[in-house]
Amino acid sequence: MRLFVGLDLPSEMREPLALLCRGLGPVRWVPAANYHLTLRFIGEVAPDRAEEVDFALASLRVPGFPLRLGGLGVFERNGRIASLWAGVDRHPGLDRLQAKIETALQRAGLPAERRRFSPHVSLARLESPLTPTIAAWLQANNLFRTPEAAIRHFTLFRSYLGKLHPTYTVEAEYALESTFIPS
Ligand code: 2AM
Repeated sequence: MRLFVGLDLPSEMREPLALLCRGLGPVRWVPAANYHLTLRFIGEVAPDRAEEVDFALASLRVPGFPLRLGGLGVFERNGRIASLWAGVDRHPGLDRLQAKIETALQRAGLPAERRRFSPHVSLARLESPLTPTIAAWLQANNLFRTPEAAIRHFTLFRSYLGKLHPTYTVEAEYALESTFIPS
C-alpha cells in the first residue's frame, strides 16, 4: 500500500484554494477533495510495515497549532514547471510535528527522508515552461492568504494512483494534544 502522512485541510481553506484554480488552460488542477499538506511521504509498504507506521504515529504527543496558507510557488523539473502550489506560513508547531513524525518513522525502521521539509499544498500538475499566462497567474494571486485554522489532528493517508488523479483515503487520524501553541 502507498502511504503518506499529512494534514487534511480544514474546510475554511479549501474554498479559497479552489477559487484560485482557474484560468490557466490545459493544466491538471488538483480536485478540491485532494487538497492536503504532506508531512512525510512514505511510499509503498507491506501491510505489516503499515501497522508499525500506525503504531509509531499513534504514540506521538504533539501540541496543536494554527495553520495559514499564503503565497504561491512552482516546483520545476528538468527546466519545466511540474506543479503549482500554495505556500504555508512556517510555525514552530508545524515544524515540531513534522520532526516528531520523521523521528518516529525512522525508529519504526523507515529510511530517513533526504529532502528538506518544504510545506506546500499542490494545486496543479503540469509540464510546461513558464508561459506568460502562468507568470501572470502567479503574479495576480501572489497576495493570496487563507484564514488561520486550528490544526488538532494529523492523518495517515492511503493513495491509489489513478489515470488522471490519485484517490486518497484516510487510514488513520491521530489527535494532537489539547495544549495549543498560539500564533
Ligand atoms: P506533491 O503534491 O508536491 O507532489 C502524495 O503523493 C503526496 O506526497 C503529495 O502531496 C506529494 O507531493 C507528496 N510526495 C512527496 N514525495 C513524494 C514522492 N517521492 N512521490 C510521490 N509523492 C510524493
